[in-house]
Amino acid sequence: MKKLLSVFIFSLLFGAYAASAEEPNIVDHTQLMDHGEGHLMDMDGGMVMGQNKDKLPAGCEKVSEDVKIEVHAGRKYSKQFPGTIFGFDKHEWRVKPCTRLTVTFVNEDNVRHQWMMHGLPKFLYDKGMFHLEITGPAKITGTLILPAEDKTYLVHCDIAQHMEKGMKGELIVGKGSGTFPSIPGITDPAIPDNYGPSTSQPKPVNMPNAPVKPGDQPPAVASAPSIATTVSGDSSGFFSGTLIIGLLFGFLSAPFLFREIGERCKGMTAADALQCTLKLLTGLYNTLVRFILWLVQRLTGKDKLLPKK
Ligand SMILES: [Cu+2]
Repeated sequence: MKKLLSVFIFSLLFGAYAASAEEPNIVDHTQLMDHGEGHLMDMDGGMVMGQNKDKLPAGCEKVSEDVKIEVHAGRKYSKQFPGTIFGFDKHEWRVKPCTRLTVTFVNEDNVRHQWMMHGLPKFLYDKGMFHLEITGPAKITGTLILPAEDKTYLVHCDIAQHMEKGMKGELIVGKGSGTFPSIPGITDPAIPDNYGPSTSQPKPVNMPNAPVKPGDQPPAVASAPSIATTVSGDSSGFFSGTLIIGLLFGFLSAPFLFREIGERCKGMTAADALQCTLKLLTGLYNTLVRFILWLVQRLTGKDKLLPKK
């Protein structure tokens, strides 16, 4: 009986420890100093930028509705999206134009995270942004009134690599203005992983500042090497392509070459015939090199490759 009781107490204590290790103790930052222009801060790393509870954006006659959301941020939310390290618990939010949106941002990690959006009208939001920031585990709350226009806003954490590693989403106001690429679980990646036997490296694609509108062509990721890159040797396909062209050229021109040598060096001694052949081949080689350089110049627009006369 004693043994059973000690096992029970041990399990209880261990369970409580495991639960406390998983659930971080979230500190709520409510005592913020108002620095004006909707900029609030405290001394423990809490910050709200672009706070606006009552000023209506142009085009809004009144607040259309009051919406409260709670956004959780942390590494644990990245687990379901391979290739990411950080994440929000949701990656897309939809609200009506002129909504008064109150966001409670809960950072469950032991590092700094942000819920930051750009592209707001600057006459109302200094710096054109609304931004919640907290060093965790902690939470902070801020409010803004969204403009009247249909628009998609990128929401992200701006700490180095956090957005690139998954901590981003989109806030769609009204019908929105398209979508952003690489939003975990929402949109396709801007640069898809490629595990195929490709020989050329995909070109990096810049994150567009504006959302991709429906019907827009997706950004080109990898393309076949152009003639210019093949000729200038940037691509690993250079040797195989050039080799094939060279062999083809050799096979086609060999009969004419032998006939020309035979006619020009006819009746010479062996030594003279050899000299004559070498002279002809050298002449042909020089002509060929000049032709290829001219061709490269025409294809790449670089005239420095041509030797000065
Ligand atoms: Cu972050």
